[in-house]
Amino acid sequence: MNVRAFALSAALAAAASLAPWAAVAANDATSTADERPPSGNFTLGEIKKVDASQGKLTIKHGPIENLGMPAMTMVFRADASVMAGLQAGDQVKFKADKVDGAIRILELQK
Ligand SMILES: [Cu+2]
Repeated sequence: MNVRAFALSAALAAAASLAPWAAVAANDATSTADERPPSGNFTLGEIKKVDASQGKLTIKHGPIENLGMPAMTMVFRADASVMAGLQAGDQVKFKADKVDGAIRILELQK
């Protein structure tokens, strides 16, 4: 079977949902398309408040491109591992994104 014939038969199988592997392949393609590309640039910020017990970090931050957010001071969600060693006044750079409806710090460097 040449490549073109294989592609055609795969497309037909997927369209007809006859082949389980074809359905899995289609789902993989969909989930890959839904994933955000790794948010490119770090955003600069200054730690204003660390609330480890609540999993919250208050940061005065610059514009966040991937969230379309201008500079402001706001509360982020963050894991304890992200907050370890941080205190108010620290200058940081970080990546954040929306996770389960909350803006979460994904990566942070002091
Ligand atoms: Cu903000």
